[in-house]
Amino acid sequence: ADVTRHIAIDLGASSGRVALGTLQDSRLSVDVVHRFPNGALARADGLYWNVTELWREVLHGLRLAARQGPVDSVGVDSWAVDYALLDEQGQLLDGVRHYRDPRTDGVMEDLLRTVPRETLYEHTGIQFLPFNTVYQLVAQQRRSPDLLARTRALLLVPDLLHYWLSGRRVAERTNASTTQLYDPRQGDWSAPVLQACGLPAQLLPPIVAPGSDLGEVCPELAHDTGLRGTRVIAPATHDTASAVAAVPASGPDWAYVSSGTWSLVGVETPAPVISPRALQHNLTNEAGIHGTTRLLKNVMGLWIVQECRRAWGELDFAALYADAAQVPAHGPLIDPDDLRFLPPGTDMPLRVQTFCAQTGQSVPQTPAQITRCILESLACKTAEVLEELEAVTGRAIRTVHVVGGGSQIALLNRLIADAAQRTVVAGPVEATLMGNLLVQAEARGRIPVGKLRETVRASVTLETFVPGPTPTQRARFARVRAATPAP
Ligand code: ADP
Ligand code: LRH
Repeated sequence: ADVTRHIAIDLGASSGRVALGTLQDSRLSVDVVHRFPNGALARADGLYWNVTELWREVLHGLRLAARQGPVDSVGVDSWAVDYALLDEQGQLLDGVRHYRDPRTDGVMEDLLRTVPRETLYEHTGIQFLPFNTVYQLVAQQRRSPDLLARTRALLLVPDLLHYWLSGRRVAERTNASTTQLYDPRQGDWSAPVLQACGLPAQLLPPIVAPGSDLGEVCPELAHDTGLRGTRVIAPATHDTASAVAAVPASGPDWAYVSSGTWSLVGVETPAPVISPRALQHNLTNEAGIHGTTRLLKNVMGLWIVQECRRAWGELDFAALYADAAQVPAHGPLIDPDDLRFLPPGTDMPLRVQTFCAQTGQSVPQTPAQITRCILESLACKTAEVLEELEAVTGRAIRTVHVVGGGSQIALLNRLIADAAQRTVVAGPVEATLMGNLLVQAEARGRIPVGKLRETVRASVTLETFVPGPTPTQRARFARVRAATPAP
């Protein structure tokens, strides 16, 4: 039978991987050939990503994958919003800043004094988050205007890696849509937003669709890695877009949670939903594949556990979650989206405890208790967002598909099913890799157009969690949020 191989490079905020995908008989098998840690690199002047190190790891993974035989295509996805600035020669100006870098503190609030919130939302449909590319650029412009003046091109992280692989500079649509500089109804960069924010438009490369062919891996790299004749295909370069493309759903009444560093809770819609109600709930309209919209909300996610774990000395995740499952239910809750939880810091356990104390709840003490508190809170928040999505779209949600690293946490899946009173279907863990690979395969004519989810369903086993009796936590969560003092 016909067998084709594709490589996906998926850079998440907490880890990166290079995977070889093999398509045979309409099934996709995924072999993660290289996995490496990722995280913020702190310097006196702020928080960066170590893109040189990431590139070294990627090349190592490519060499391992290429050993297994000819590879048809390769594509990159990563977390959203962050970017590199290139000079005339294509060299990096400054490092690639981490979206949690504090230089954006107060910038969004400040900009919204001159550019009305409604106007920004009308043109972009994007959730107001302090680290959106637009605020990062405004912060950069204010601190070092000379830098943007010297810039010839701005590339988001996956676009940068595609440039290094192929020599082509483009902006793939799904990730471009996260910048809050993109107009989803026009399908292009928003000239009015760029102008209102005082940002130069000529730095932004042309937008291309997911599935675009960027040419062959350049000769030097083909020689180095063994990827001779391999095409570089831009997948859905926003990791969340790749994950959503691989949600193993069928039928109309489902939502997804892409569960990793962030929890992205949303639905797929045929067109952007830019309404006063969507704005009121601060929902985002990001671009999906095949012209779809990902109507979703960023929920703080497992980041809070990750930072606590860093403070506790890198306990084993599986053991930590197993211990948390033993902690009695209905304990204290936090509002995971409270902005005090956004910055990195080994005081994260203390931040959780302080929140509980300030809201008159019992204070969790052990790692297991703190983890339980975070997971119960994430489940309540997920349920709340599902209700908002139903209100905004007028569509009922019956099934919740949880994908990504967090879908391995049985306790969290059960808590979501209980809090939302909906069936949870968990898996695949590597949905992002699968979505990345299948967009490439579709573009290369290796699977029929529009058969991505079918292929995923044929390739994975899933686990179902049915909701238990109505819990009390969901109602308590609303009261805790109402009682939260300003940080
Ligand atoms: P990202 O792409 O944002 O870096 P992932 O999708 O890789 O995130 O998910 C990472 C999360 O998966 C971790 O924060 C952790 O909570 C969870 N996780 C990782 N390994 C395990 C495991 N063995 N058991 C349960 N959960 C795990
Ligand atoms: C998840 C993610 C999310 C973005 C955030 C910056 O990895 O891409 O969709 O909002 O990172």
